[in-house]
Amino acid sequence: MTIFTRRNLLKAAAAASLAGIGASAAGRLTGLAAAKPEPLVLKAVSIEAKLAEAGPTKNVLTYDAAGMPPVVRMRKGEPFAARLVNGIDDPTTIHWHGVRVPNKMDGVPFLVQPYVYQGDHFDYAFSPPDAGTFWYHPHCNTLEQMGHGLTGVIVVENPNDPVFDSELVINLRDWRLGDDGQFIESFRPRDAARSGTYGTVRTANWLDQPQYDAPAGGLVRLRAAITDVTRIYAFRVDGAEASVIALDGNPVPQRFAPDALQLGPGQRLELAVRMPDDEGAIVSLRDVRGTKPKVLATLRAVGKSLKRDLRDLGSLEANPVAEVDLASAKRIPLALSATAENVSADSICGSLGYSFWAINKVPWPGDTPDPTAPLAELKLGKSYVIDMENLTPHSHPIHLHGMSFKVLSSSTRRVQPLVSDTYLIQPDEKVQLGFVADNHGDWLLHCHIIEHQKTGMTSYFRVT
Ligand SMILES: [Cu+2]
Repeated sequence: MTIFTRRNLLKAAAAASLAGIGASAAGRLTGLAAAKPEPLVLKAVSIEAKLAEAGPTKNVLTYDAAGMPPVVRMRKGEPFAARLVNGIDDPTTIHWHGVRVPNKMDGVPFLVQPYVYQGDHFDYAFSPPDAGTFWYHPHCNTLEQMGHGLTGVIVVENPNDPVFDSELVINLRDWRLGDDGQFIESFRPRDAARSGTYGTVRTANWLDQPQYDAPAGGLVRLRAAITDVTRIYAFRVDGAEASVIALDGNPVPQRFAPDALQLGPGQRLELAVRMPDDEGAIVSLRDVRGTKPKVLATLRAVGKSLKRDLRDLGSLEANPVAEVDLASAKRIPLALSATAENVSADSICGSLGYSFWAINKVPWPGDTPDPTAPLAELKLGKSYVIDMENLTPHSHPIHLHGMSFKVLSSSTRRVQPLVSDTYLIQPDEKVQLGFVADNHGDWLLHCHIIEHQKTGMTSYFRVT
C-alpha cells in the first residue's frame, strides 16, 4: 500500500531512523550534523513477479527482492547516501533523474563513472537541492534493464510544504509481455523508427488499476512519475476537483486542471486532489491519449468528510534554480531529426543495432555517448538558451541531466515559464529553453523514449 497518512509518515520516519536510514536527522539531534548518513542499499536483483493474469513473470528486475523498487525519500538540502549493489548479470549504474547532483554522482557509465559489474557496488552521496518528485533508473543497457523493471520514484520532501491529508505515489509503466506472461522482444525496429514500441501490460505501482483509500473531503497529494520507456500519457481526473501543483519536480506558476495534460517518459505530475465528501465515492486518474483510454488508478473516499478546500492550499516553495540572464545568454541551436546515416552497431552500453535519429545531424550509438566531442562546451555560471526544433513527425521528451531549464516560449502553444528537466516537444514545434550552466561536468541531453535515445537521439554538454 503506497498511500501515506501523516501519521503513517511519522511512523515510517521513526522506523527509518531506527533502521539507520534517517541517520542524518538522528545525527543532528546528537550534534553530529556533519556525519554521513547510513546508505540506503539498493540491490539490483532478478525476481519473479505477478504482473499479468497469466501468472508470474520471470526475469523481472528490481531494487527490492519483495517487489517494486522502493519509493526513495530524501529531504531537500540534507545529505543522502545510497549503495548500489549489482546482483544481476549485466553491468549497471543509477541515474537520479531530475535531481541536480554533482557530475560524479550522475550515473552515466564512462562519461562520469565506471560500470558497476555483477557482484560489485558503487556508493552514491549527495544533498538534493530541490524538493519535488523525481525518479531513478540505470543508465546502461536501458531498454533491457528499465524495460524489465528498474525504475523507481524519488520523493524529496520539504518541511515547509503545505499540509495534505494524505499522499499517494504512483509509478506508471508498461511491460512487454506475451500471452504467457513472459517478456517478449523489447522492441520492433519499425516502431523504434516511429513513436517507439509500446508495452502490452499497463500498470500503476506494478498493479492493474489499483485502488487506494483516502479521507473523504480531504486533500490528497498525488505524485505520479512516468517511468515507462515509451508511452506518452494524457492525464485527466474524474470524480473530484484536481489541480496540477507541480510538474517535473517544480511548482507550476499557475495551477490548472489536468484536462488531457500530455506528459512523456521521464516526466512527473503532482496533483492536489480534493476528495468527494461522500464515503465510498470513487475518483479516477485516467490516461485519455490514443485509441485505448485507461483508468490508471482510483481513490476511494473513506470516513467522515474533512471538508477541506483546494483554495486553502498554500503555495509550494520555488526550488533554488538560478535565473537565466536573457541579455547575455548564448544561443544553442538544437535540431532533432531522423537520420539515414548508419553507425556502427557497437556501443559501450548495449546497442539496438540501428540508427534512426540524430541531434544536430549526429546520430549517437547507444544510451551513452562514446567519448566523442560534446554538442557544446559551456562556461560555468553563464546563461544559455537552447533553440530546439523538432523536424520529425513524432513527439520527443528531451531530458537534460544535471541542470534545470525554464521553458521560455514555444512556436505552437502558450507555455507557462515552467522549470523542468524534460520537455515534451511536439512535431513541428520550436521551443526556447533557458538555463544557467551552473553544474560542472559532462551532462547528457537525450530523448527519454529509450528506443530513440539508443538509436541516435543522445548527446551531451560539457560545462567547464
Ligand atoms: Cu524521441
